[in-house]
Amino acid sequence: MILEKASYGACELKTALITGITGQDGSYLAEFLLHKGYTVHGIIRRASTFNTARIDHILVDPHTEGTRLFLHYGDLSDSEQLSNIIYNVRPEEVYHLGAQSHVRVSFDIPEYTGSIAGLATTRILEMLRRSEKKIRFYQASSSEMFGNSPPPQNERTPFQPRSPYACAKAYSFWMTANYREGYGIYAVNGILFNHESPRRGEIFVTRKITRALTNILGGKQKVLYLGNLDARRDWGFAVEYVEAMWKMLQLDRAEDFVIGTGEQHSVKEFLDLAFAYAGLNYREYVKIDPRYYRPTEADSLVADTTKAEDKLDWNPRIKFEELVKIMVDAEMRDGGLSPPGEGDKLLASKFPVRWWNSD
Ligand code: NAP
Ligand code: G4F
Repeated sequence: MILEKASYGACELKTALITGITGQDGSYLAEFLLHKGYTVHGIIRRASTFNTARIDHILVDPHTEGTRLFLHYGDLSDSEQLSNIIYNVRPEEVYHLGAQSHVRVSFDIPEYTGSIAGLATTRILEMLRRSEKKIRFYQASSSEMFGNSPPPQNERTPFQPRSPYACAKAYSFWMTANYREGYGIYAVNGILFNHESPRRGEIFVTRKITRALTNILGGKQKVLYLGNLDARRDWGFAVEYVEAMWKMLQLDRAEDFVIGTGEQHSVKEFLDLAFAYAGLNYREYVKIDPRYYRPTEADSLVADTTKAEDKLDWNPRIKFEELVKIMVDAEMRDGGLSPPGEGDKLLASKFPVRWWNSD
């Protein structure tokens, strides 16, 4: 579905390029930018199966008049093709969201993670440096970079990365800052804390829990195997985080921002709340499998978002308890079950204008 021009609002029409458009954030960002009146180009990988499930509802035949969403095959390891795409698309803004984004998996494939979550950023920045056109750049930096640094974490907190993924992201962070300072490129790091949604990948812990819960209710699963239940995270709603990304590229001066809810909860709390909301006790279903432990872990993350509140006027409307209810409602509906419905009501009341497709 493409929104009618009348609903563009007062935004000037721009072109954006999104790497990782098929991911959780890329899909929401594409919808948000289309809603704002942008023409959106996205880079997708060739796969033997369809990998566009999260954006199928906004895809239209490129021959259709008025189409504003276009996809291009490319891989973040392939500088030549990245260069071709940027040269041909000539975007005003690049949102670099593509990455091998799973922390546990990064211990299994550290070199690949370094190339795709790290070096790929340099591949893109080099093209922007050589471009005659001024192109603004958003780097998807991560709270994982803080690792062992004591909470709360803000823009001045030193990085102590605890995984190959976090190391790769820290490299990307500094390359982005260096290209900003050295070459005058408008390049920003959004240091985002965990953000979730019904579109979250199924092997991240929140989605793994809501899916298992639905399977258990439907009689399809008996046990949920998890790793470290004591890790503490700052979990927010992805929809609100892509708005923050866009805001970061609209300022007069490029700066880095921490984005989170300022609330911290453990994996155990997520489990407890999700299962209780659906009328179950998680203790009857959860077992620990050490395979899901990480060799090193970021134990305690929580954002201090004072700067984002002041300079971006960004404040999250959805906090932990609401997020859990939104995710469980969506998951149960998707699984053919009738959800308690509190999450659906929250969405309706907190987002009178809903620019994204309900999941
Ligand atoms: P995601 O759902 O895992 O999406 C990652 C995207 O990157 C997908 O579109 C994926 O394509 C693409 N990709 C992976 N490897 C690629 C390659 N070699 N070439 C081209 N594309 C490739 O991640 P997300 O949750 O949306 O996160 C978006 C970005 O923010 C990531 O960089 C992540 O590291 C970062 N981040 C996320 C969070 C969070 O809590 N979600 C917090 C901080 C930072 P396929 O669909 O084909 O796999
Ligand atoms: O859901 P997770 O895999 O997310 P994690 O590692 O915090 O990373 C996510 O957020 C980062 C931002 O801080 C992003 F940069 C990154 O791309 C990704 O989106 O794990 C959350 C916590 C961890 O402490 C993990 O050890 O849950 C714990 N956990 C316990 N059992 C588990 C499991 N995580 C997963 N994925 N699977 C488990 O069975």
